[in-house]
Amino acid sequence: MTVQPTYPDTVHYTGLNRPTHLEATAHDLYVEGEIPAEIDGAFFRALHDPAYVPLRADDVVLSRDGVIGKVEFKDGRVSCGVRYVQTERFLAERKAGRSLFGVYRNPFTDDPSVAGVDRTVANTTPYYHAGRLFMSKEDGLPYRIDPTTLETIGRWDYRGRLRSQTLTAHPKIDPVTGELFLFGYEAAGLATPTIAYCIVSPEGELVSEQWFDAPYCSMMHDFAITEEHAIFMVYPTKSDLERLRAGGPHWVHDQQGESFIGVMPRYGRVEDMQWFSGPPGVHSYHVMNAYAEGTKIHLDQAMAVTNLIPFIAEHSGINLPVDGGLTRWTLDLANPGAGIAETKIGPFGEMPVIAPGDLGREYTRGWYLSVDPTKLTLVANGPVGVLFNSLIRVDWRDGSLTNFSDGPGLGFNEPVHVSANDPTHGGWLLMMVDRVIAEGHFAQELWVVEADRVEAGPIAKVFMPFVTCEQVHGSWVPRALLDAAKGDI
Ligand code: V55
Ligand code: FE
Repeated sequence: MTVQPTYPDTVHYTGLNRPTHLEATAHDLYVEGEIPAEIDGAFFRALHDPAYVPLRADDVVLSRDGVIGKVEFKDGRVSCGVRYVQTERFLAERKAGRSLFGVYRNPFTDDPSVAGVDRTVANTTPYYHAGRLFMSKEDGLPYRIDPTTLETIGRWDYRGRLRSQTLTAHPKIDPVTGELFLFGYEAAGLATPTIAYCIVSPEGELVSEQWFDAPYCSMMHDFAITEEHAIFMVYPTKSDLERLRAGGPHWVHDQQGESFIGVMPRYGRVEDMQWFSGPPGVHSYHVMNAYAEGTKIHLDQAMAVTNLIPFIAEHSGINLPVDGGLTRWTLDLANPGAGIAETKIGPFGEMPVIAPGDLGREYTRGWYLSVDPTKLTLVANGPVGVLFNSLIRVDWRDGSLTNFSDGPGLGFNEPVHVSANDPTHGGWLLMMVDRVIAEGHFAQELWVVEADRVEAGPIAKVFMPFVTCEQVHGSWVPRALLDAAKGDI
C-alpha cells in the first residue's frame, strides 16, 4: 500500500485554492436574464490548479500549474471548457506521477532529474495576437494554445528568434497598429537585472528585441505603452541569486528601496531611456492605462504602500496594513528633475481594466475591483488575501466613481470588456463571480454587466456547471478574430 501525499493545509491549497484536477467541457449553460447578441466570442481565463502535491509544503499559490479556461458565447448560447496547459514541467510531472519541481521560482529546490527542463507554469494571462492564443507567466516564455480545443501546441519563442528567457504576462496590443509590445525581465537568467524590450508586427513576427539593465533585479510585473512611449516600472521587490542558492524565496520587498520609472520612445533605442525617481517602498502590480499629453505622461496604476501579496510581505518581514489606491502619476519628459506628481483617484483596489481600444490613448473610463468592508467575505483567500466584492467604474472626465458591491459571500474576479457595435453604447463587462455555498466551498456564475451602468448590477448570469480554481487574468477575443485563428506551427 502506498501512502498518498496530501496537499498542505495552507491558504495556497484550501478554500478557493482547493485543488480540483479538473479538465472538462460543457454546452448550453443555464442563463438567467438575456445575453446581448453582440456578445459573440470567447472569454479566455488563466486559472491555476496544481496537478500534484507540491514537493515542499511551503510552496505558494503562484507555483500552481496553469489551466486555460474558456467561456464561449455564440447565438445566445454559452459553452465552457478548462484544460491544463501542457508545459514541459506539467508533462515531466505527469510522466512521473508526482511533483518534480520545487518552490516558486527557485530551480535550486528541484529534483535533479529535471535540471534544464522549462519550469514555468504559464498560469497568469491568456492573450491573443495575430491569430495565436497564448498562456503566459513572467518567469518564462508563453505556451501556444489551440483556441478551439484548448490543447497546448507548445512553447512559443518566435521560431527561435527571441533571445530573452522570459516574457511578461502583461503584453500590450496597440489597438490601431495591431502591434504587440512585450518585455521580459530576468531576460538573461535567474536574478539578472536584464530587460528585453520587444516589438511584434501585426502579422506576428518579432521585429525588434533590445536589451538593457534595470537599476536592480525587480519584480516588473506590468509595463505601459503610449502612442509614443514604452514605460518600465521598477519597484523594490528584489531577487538575489545567493538567497536562491540557499533554497530561499525569489522575492523580498525592500521597504526602504528606491523606485524608478523608465521612459523611452516606443520605436526608439533603449539607450534613450529617461529614468525618473519614484517614492521609496511602494509597489504596483497593474497599470490601468497610460498616455501622453504634450511632453507629459500620465501613468494610472493600482498603487500600494508595499507588495500586496501576503507571502512576499511575510518573507520580507513586512507587516503594514494594506493601503493604496488607484493613482495617477504624471511625469514631464521636458523636466525630469521635477519628479513625479501624484494624484489619488480612487480607493484601494486591484485588477484594473480598460476597453482594449483605449490602450495608450487619452481615455474616459476604466474599471477595477475593490473591497466594500460592509459586505466582507470572511473566507480570506487568493493571492491578495481578500475576496474583492466591489466593481468600480472610474470616469476620467471628472474623476467620479460609481460602483456595484455585493456580499458577503461573493468574490469578484477580473472582468473583461466587450465593446458594442453602437459607439454610443459603452459595451459590457463579463465577470466571473465566486459564491460561497458552504465553508470552503464555492459555486461560480459569470455576470454580464453594462459597462457604463455598473451600479445597476448584472443584467444576466451564466451558471457554471463546474467549479474551477481561482482566475488570475482574462482576455476577450471577438468572433471575427477567433475565426482568423492561425493553424500554423
Ligand atoms: C502575480 C501573479 C503571478 C506571478 C507573479 O498577481 C505575480 C500577481 C499567477 O502568477 O507569477
Ligand atoms: Fe498581473
